[in-house]
Amino acid sequence: MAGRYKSDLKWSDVTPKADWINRRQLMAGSGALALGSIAGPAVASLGAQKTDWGAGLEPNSVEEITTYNNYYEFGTDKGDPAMHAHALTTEPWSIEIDGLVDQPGSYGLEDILKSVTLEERIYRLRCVERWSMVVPWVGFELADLLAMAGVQPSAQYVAFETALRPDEMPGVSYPIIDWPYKEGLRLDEAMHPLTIMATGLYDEPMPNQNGAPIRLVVPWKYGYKSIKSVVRISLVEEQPPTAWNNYSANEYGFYSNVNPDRDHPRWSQKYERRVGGGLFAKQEPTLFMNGYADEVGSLYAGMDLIENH
Ligand SMILES: Nc1nc2c(c(=O)[nH]1)N[C@H]1C(S)=C(S)[C@@H](COP(=O)(O)O)O[C@H]1N2
Ligand SMILES: [Mo]
Repeated sequence: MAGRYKSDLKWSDVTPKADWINRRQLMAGSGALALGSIAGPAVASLGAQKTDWGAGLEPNSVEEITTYNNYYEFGTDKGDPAMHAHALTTEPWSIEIDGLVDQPGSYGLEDILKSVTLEERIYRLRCVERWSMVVPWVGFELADLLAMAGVQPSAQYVAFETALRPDEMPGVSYPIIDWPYKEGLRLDEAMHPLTIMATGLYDEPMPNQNGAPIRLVVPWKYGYKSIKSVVRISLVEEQPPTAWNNYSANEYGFYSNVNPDRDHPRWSQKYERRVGGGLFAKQEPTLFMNGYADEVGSLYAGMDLIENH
């Protein structure tokens, strides 16, 4: 961990409780399902451990994080997931872990949560569309989950799949991508301590629109790598097919590391705009690897990152 991201400060420590409560009442009053399936103000916090990640980053508000979303299974407008994702049944939930593992099988989320420590990780999120946010995730390292399943030496990549529930997901009746949504990482990327499975944000259970009950978060890659509502994790030998790469390989590479020097074919990636800054928010320079190059740069030593975009 580079010193840049170290802090003892947890965002909820610096957010006045009254503000927090007011926000929640506001959301309840407006009928917004900003916190997913959780009804009313009596929600137990997750009690996530403070961590060193995210010093100097000011998180976006819970309203911004839960009303400006990409979750195409619920529609392609930024407001669609907040409107429709409440229909997703998130309990019970299990993840099928298969492929090159010693203990393949169905892992109940409840059981997984008994053997991991939830931490708060304040990370930058950079969408390929050029907007960005800072999110105080709650989660645990993907490496811990993979260790439970026992990764075999021949495994080289990790493939992920989102739930496919036509009855609950109005967006999947449109053949935008080849459902279910799929993503993938090289094994060393998956095992990196920055890579987490997130089960909440702002110390509350994950809102449905953000990928409840459990989603991947890979902060140095474009947001679409951070696949939501994961139901399958497969350890494989070959680079797995991924949703957006299948859609258009030239636009969406397998690696998709945030890179100001590799433009999207239809727009420059040199700048980004922070969500919540208003209509006239000034553009900020895109950070190589989204600001995490000190941590993850060595994973790509000797690789041409334009070729392998
Ligand atoms: N299953 C699924 N996962 C997904 C998406 C999606 O449409 N479906 N959108 C991705 C994109 S493009 C981004 S930018 C992030 C957005 O996460 P957020 O809505 O929590 O900010 O989720 C990613 N994960
Ligand atoms: Mo995105």
